[in-house]
Amino acid sequence: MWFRPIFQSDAQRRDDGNRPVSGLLLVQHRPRYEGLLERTNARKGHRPKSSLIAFALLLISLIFFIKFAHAEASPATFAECADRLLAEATTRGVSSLVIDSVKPLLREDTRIVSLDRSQPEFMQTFAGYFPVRVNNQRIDRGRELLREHQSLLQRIQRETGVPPQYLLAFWGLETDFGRVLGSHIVPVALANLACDSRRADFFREEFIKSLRILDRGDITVDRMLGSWAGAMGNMQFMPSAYLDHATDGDKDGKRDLWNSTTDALVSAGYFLSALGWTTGQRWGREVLLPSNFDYLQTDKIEPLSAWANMGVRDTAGRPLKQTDTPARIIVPSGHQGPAFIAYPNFDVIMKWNRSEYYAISVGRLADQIAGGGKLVRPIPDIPERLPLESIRTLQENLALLGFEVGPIDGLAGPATRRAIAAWQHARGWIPDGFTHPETLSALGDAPVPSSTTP
Ligand SMILES: [Ca+2]
Repeated sequence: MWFRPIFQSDAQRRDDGNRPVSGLLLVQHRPRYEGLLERTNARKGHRPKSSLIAFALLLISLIFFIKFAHAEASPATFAECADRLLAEATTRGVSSLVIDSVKPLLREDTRIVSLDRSQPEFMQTFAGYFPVRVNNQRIDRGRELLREHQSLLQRIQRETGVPPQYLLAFWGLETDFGRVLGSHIVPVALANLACDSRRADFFREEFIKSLRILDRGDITVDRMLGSWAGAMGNMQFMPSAYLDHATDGDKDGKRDLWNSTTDALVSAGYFLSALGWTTGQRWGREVLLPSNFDYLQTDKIEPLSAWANMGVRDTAGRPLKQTDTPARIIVPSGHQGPAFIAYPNFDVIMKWNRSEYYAISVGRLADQIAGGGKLVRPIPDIPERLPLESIRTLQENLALLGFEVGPIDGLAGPATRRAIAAWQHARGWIPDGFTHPETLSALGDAPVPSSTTP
C-alpha cells in the first residue's frame, strides 16, 4: 500500500489549493443564510396558515420522493431475479429435474458481486506477473506430468495439432495442474452475477448454459464447482466453452472436466484447435534486438523475414528465418528487459485469455516444460505493481499534451503504450512505450503544464 500516502497527500494538496475558493463561496453565501435565520426567528409564533400548509405539502412530497426514489433505486430482490432466471431456463428447454435440483441452492452471495465489482488499485507489471506463474516448481511439475501422460498427450497432438507442452502450460496456469479448481457452485455464482446489473446479459447466458450441462448428466450440481466468475474444472472453461468444446476423452459417456484429466486435456486440445491453433508453429520466442532497434516498430505485424532483416536474432545470436510468418515484437518490461517475437499462435492463446502477460507465460512455461532454458535477458528490477492513480494521471497528462491515449482508465493498454512511445520519442528517449520510473515521475505524479507540449 505504498501509494496511499502519496495519493492522499496529493488529494490534500488539491484541497488546500481549493480552500480560498471555498472560503470565498462561503463568504458570499453567509449573509443570505443569516438573513433567512433572522426572518424565521422574527416570524416565530405567528406563521401564516398558508405557509404551514405549504410546509406540510413539502414534507409529504419529500417523504413520497424519498420512498419513490428508494423503490426506483433498489432492483428486484435476488429471489425474484433467480425465479425469473429459472423461468427463462424452463422456457428454453432446461428440464424440471435440473431446475428443481438448482433452485434450493440459489442464494444471494454478496461476496461474488463485490469480487466482480472490486476495482484493482494497482496494475501488475510483467515483473510482478511472470515469476509467480513461470517458476521452477511449476516447470518441474509440468515435466513430471509430461512423462506421466506422455501417450495421452501424443494422442491429443495427433488429433488436434496442439503439442503436449502447451496443454500442460495452460493446465499449469489455469489451476496449477488441477490443484485449485475453485469452490463456488457454478450456477449459484453465475446467478448472482446475472442478477447484478454490470454484466447481466453475459452471465444470464452462461447461467442457462450451466444448467444445460447439468441436463446432459455430465455432472451433478453439488459437484459443479468453479471460480466465482463461473470458470470450471481443470482448464477453467466457462459453460459456453464447455458446451462447444468439452470432449469425452476417456469415453466413459461423461464429459467431466473436473475429475477426468483425460477429458480436461483432450477438451483443451479441441478448444485450441477451434480457436485456430496453427499446427507445427511455435507461440513465438525470446529474441535479441539490435542496439539500434526502432522501438516504434513494436506491435506492427511484419513477416518474420522483415524482422530478420532489421537485425532481430534468436537468443543464440542466430538470424531469424527468412519466412513470411506474420510476427510482432513485444517488450513487456521495456527495452531493458526481455524481448519476444509473437507468431499467430500467440493470438490463439490470447483468444483463450486476452492478456499478453498470460500468453507470454503460457508460451514460456510450455518451452521450459519441453526442456528449454531460462530467459536470456532477465526481467529488470522494476516495481511489480503500479498504482492505477499514477497511470490515470499519466494518461490525462498525455491527453493534455495532445497524444492519443484512448480511454483514461488507469490501465496501460496498447493505445497508452503507443502514446508513451510517441512522448518518449519526442523527448529523444528510447520509445519502448514502457512505464519506466523516469516516465512515471515525469507524467504520472501530478498534472503537467500544457506549455511543455513537444
Ligand atoms: Ca469422460
